[in-house]
Amino acid sequence: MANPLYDALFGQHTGQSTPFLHLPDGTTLTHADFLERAAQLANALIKCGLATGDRVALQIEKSVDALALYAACVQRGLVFLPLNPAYTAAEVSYFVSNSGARLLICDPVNADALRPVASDAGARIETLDTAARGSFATLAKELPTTSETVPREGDDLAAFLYTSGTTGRSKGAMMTQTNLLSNARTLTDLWQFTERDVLLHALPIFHTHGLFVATNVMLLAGGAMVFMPKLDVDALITAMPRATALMGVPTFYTRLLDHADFTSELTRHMRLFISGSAPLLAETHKAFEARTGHRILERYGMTETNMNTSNPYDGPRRAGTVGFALPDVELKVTNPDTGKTLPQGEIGVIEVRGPNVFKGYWQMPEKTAAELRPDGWFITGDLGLIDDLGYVQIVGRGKDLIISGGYNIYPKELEVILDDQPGVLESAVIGVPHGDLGEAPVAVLARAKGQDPDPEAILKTLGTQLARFKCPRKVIVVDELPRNTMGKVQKNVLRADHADLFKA
Ligand code: MLC
Ligand code: AMP
Repeated sequence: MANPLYDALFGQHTGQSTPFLHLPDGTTLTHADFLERAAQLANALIKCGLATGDRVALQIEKSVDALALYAACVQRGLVFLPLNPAYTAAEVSYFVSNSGARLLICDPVNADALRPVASDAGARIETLDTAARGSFATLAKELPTTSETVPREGDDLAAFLYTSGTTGRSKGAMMTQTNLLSNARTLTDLWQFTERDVLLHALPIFHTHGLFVATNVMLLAGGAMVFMPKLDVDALITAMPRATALMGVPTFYTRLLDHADFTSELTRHMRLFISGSAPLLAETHKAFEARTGHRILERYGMTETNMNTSNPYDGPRRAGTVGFALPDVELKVTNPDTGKTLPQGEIGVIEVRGPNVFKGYWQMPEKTAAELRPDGWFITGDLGLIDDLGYVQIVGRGKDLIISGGYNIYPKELEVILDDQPGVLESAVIGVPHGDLGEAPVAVLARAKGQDPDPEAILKTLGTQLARFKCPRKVIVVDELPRNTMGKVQKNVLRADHADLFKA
């Protein structure tokens, strides 16, 4: 029996000495090298006592081994659960215990903080760093470089990605083999990736964009990636001559445009620039075209669905739109109250259906039922319309969500902590336009009668509990929060009041 995801992404390259990863030290790892390392790590996973279907949580910096562990999990039928290295021990604790992970692999520097986390959750802990050192690397060292490929079916789980909720705790989005493979196939065809492509890969690999869009597409196509630890615009510019394509969040493009060495000459040979995960301003799209002659291809997706829409490869890529539904994805805009489909041009909630749509939230049937209709339509929570040319435009979010540099920040997660701080009566966290990050979180605190909250101390407390990228870039203390006649806090008023906060 087959393992469709492994066979298509990895198995097809077994023994091939074609280039796969161009690394920062100037070396190149072939597909065969990569698969041998992945198999060795797969054998180490089995040595840890893991069985088919077990979850493996991974919190390490971007590295070859981090990616090889993804391949290893797929090969052995384990569920891959990558975590942002920026998460605090408190955040990791939730993910490990909620997922029931049997193994947590972390960086050696975090081992002391995470040992109690793993122990409380009943998980084994192993360490691994970017230079392939740590207890897990030791375990893998002498193991064979081939491993058994465990048979899987399309509906079997391949990965969990946690996505925060507007209320309550994060939810584990269950991705099946079919979810990942169908989307990778569709995107590879649509964007015409082949073995001749070299992708500049500077995104993190613990989210849909860097892992399932960028990596899966390149694996399927058989191309190579310039594998960079993180976004460094100088390094991106240096590597561009050897590349054919770039995928990034809008901040990649604004930072490139801010760089004097980013010229039309540098990009002349490039085949494709793709943007997603957050709105690309029409002005960025236009400035990019004016500078380089390339029209950025914007697409739209989310954790629960992978990619839903894309501007055309051949055909007009329209600024301010996310293009058309992918060939195997259905999309409609509905009335949020009635669920009825709205006529073209009217704004409503975007719903999608297709093989890309996830299986549900791990052990949260009510939350799954609230967003995934029995007939397969997923309610995205994004507000949009289909314009007169059939392009989808995203005009806002029905969900209270801030997207900062492509990372999601759920205000509620901050507000519950802020509300408990000394001198704070209540709080509202809003997203404010930010030139570099698109939006940045700002906390507005209403002081308790006669008291003066201390923003510095409050930010310090937040930093011990939440990843730093979620922490407000500014804290504003006010006497009271604006409310409507129903008593609801008017975040739109706060957003308007503070819209210019980060304007120069
Ligand atoms: C880093 N920081 C951020 C941040 N990234 N703050 C707010 N928003 C962000 N996105 C903070 C750090 O905590 C740190 O704070 C300081 O900024 C410097 O950190 P850095 O690592 O040097 O940051 P930088 O290199 O500038 O990173 C910015 C970035 C990066 C935009 C390049 O965030 C990034 O690669 N984002 C991509 C996210 C992504 O892949 N999203 C896809 C989700 S999938 P301090 O206080 O310590 O100094 C998805 C579905 C879909 O949405 O459709 O694709
Ligand atoms: P995540 O939960 O991290 O997967 O974030 C998904 C969300 O990012 C979507 O629901 C959208 O709100 C947003 N998003 C992704 N791509 C785009 C885009 N091209 N334009 C606007 N918003 C986007």
